[in-house]
Amino acid sequence: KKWKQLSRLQRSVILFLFAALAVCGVISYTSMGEPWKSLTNKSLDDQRTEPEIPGLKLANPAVLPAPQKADANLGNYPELSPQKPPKPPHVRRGPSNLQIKPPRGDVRLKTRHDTGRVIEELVQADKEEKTEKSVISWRGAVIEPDQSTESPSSKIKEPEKKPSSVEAEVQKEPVPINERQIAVIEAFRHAWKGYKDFAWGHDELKPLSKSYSEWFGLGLTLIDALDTMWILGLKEEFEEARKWIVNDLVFDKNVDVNLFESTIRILGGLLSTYHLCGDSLFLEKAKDIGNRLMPAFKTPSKIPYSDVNIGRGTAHPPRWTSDSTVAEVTSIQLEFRELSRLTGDEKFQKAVDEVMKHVHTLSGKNDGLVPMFINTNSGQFTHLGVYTLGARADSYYEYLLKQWIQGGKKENELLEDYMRAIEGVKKHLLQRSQPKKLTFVGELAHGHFSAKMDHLVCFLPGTLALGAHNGLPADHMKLAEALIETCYQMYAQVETGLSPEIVHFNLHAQKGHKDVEIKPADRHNLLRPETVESLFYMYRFTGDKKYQDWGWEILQNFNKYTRVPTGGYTSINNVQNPSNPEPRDKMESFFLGETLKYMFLLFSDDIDLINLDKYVFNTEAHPLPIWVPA
Ligand code: DMJ
Repeated sequence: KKWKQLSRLQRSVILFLFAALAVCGVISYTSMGEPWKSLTNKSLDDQRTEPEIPGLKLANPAVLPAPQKADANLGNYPELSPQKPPKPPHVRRGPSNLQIKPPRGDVRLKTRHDTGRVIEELVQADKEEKTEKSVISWRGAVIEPDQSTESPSSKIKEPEKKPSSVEAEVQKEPVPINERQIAVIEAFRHAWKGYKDFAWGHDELKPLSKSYSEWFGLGLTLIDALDTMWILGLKEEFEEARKWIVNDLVFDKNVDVNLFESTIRILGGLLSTYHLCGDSLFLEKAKDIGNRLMPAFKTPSKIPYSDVNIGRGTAHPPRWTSDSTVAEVTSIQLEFRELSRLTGDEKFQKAVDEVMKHVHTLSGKNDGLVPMFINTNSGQFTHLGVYTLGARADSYYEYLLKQWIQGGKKENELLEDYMRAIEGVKKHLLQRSQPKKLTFVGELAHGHFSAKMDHLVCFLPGTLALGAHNGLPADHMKLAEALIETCYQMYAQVETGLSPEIVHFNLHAQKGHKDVEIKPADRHNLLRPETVESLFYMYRFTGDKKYQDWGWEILQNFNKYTRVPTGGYTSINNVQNPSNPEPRDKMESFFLGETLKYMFLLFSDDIDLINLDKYVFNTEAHPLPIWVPA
């Protein structure tokens, strides 16, 4: 009745208002719906990418962003994690980390109580950063642009992907280094002096005869040590080494190199150095050696040959067999995958991923444990029935976990193989010694257990701890704790306090016998890193100072029995004879590449000094960035 009493104009106005209200309502409903929609989709995606390993529940929440959807397209390389820590209010450009720096606490306090000023300072710092783009930062110091190299012959004009942490590692507020770290620096300098004086540009120092040995003729020690110098803050030494690379490192040589060794030491060393310092010289060299190693994959089975002639572009197996070593063909993946990501060229990753996929499907495993050899023609395992976590198999297990971490924890087959293998270790290889009941990893040969353990196996506690840190079951950490104690005892129960290459554990208590027995052929020490490596992981993840103390003892014993007064350290023949450990006259490149680097990191309380949520170490201790979804 009332509606009819209204004039036409009044009715039109009311109708118009209703229509307008309805339109507004529809618009606001759709815009409010979007976030809900994306939230719902996100959680579905997350669920889809959960690892589907039966019985596996990730113990800890993931430390990294949710993994990407599995992407079959190899060309889609994930971006790096944003590795820049919050920038401190003042960008410190100046002395290296050898100087005493204010504690990090200052920065945190400021952020909490003085936010306004901090924002202003951040803006200012950002401006400064932009004006400084033309310099290469050197952990607190600066290398002028003209010092950086861009070889005219370089095919890589600009790296397709930026290095991860160039500025990040530099601009954070450094934690002051402590006395033990200074002792490591001193040890490094002493080792470097020997190398520089008697072996410069050659593969390895022979410190007693004051000469050198050649393996590939590629300055192996120098390249292996590059990122250690960077991490230790040894600017002068780094610069000298860099100059040698600019002027003297040539890969176009008629020389046979071992695919695995040159990948982990040379390719790995160059890639990690590139990431730490951002100098494209290192990426260019990495690409060069990477390309020259590719002929190794031209085999009937695509399982690579052990040796490549990097000048001629030919590859071959060892003279006496067409087999390759399982650890060797499955421990080159981190490096080749990263090379693909950096260059955008998928061929590197494709070649090594194919190896992993193939090994994943192979029969001949024993509850995830792999034999030591694989045939390059048939692609099948050979010499079946022998299982070890030591030589020839060791880093297969290490790289299963580390590739999974590198790729953002989404490649489930890798995790599956790793989890199975650890179950296999528990089932077949774990035993306890007498009298101290040390948990150790023995070997299995055709159903017979041997209480033999290589020092090489001491990588395992660190790897287990890394897995537990990344959400794998807590009992992996328990096992890591037990095993690192054993590895320490392999040093502590020996007369020089240095571990032999191989020990045999006593399974039965005998009067006057320790847990560890050493055979005459096994009593050498090559300055290997594995125990110190695991001590580093254990300290990072637990904060238990005993791990630092154990590492400190080991460093002192290296100094006591392996240090050569005229420069360098030497491997020794007899860890059981403190009055004559019988120096062997050789300093392995991994002493500088790995052992001293892990020592330095072990003694550090700075979790950002190679943050384990951002980097994954290759098996030669060269840190490579962890990829996260773009
Ligand atoms: C290094 O070259 C690597 O750590 C490799 O995985 C095993 N052998 C040496 C160190 O012992």
